[in-house]
Amino acid sequence: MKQKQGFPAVCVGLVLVVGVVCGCKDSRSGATPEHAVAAPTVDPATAGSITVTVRFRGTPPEPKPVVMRGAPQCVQLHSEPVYDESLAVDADGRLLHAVVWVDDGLPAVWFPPPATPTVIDQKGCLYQPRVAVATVGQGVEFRNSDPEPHNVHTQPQTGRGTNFMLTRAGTSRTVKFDKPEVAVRVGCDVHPWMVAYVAVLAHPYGAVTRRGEDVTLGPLPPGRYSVAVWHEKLGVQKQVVQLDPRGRAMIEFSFQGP
Ligand SMILES: [Cu+2]
Repeated sequence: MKQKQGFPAVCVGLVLVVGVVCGCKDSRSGATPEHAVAAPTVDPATAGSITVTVRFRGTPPEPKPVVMRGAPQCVQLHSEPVYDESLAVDADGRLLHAVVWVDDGLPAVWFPPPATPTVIDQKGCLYQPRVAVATVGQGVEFRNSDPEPHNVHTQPQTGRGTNFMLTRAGTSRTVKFDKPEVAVRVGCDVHPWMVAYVAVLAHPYGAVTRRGEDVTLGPLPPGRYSVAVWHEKLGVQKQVVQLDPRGRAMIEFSFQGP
């Protein structure tokens, strides 16, 4: 299951080094602590995980072709038709490009951002992937793999966005987000159909639903967690789940189609 995205290994490493924060806000704030001391660890003897299935309820929408109006150079980059992925469902009825994350219940500690960036490519005049997860302070590397110039215009609801051009294939720029937000909209002003979203989390317990896969969050210490799912067209849902020691919780969300 690729969607685990390395968290089982990564999280243990991260949590081992996080500090208990003196007077910090909770983990949702993303605040960097002024003082960090030795942290509680995720005890592998009791750690568990939460597997999340996100379903689409209703008749899956008819795929709509992306119209690359006024940009024959973008059309030429595709030998097959390209379909809009803003509301996409896989063959098993899973809703794609939804962000799943632990919304509440984590200890009030600062999670150091991963050293490796999240990558969003601009390829075929599309953002790939369309939806990505990053943590506060983690690099988000935007690349251009097209012979066509693109710009990257981030529009966070709080704080300042960025807007820059990537004029040639092989160019890239890395940005960082300093506040959690699910999700920051990104667009290319040259090609208005190009839209992406970056879900900025204060911790590493989040992932995006992909074709044929459920999302597994963990390893997590036993506890009571709120798990949230966001989709760009269908909104947000939350569920509370009790995770027992060594528990393997399975929960399902169901989003009604428009
Ligand atoms: Cu573009």
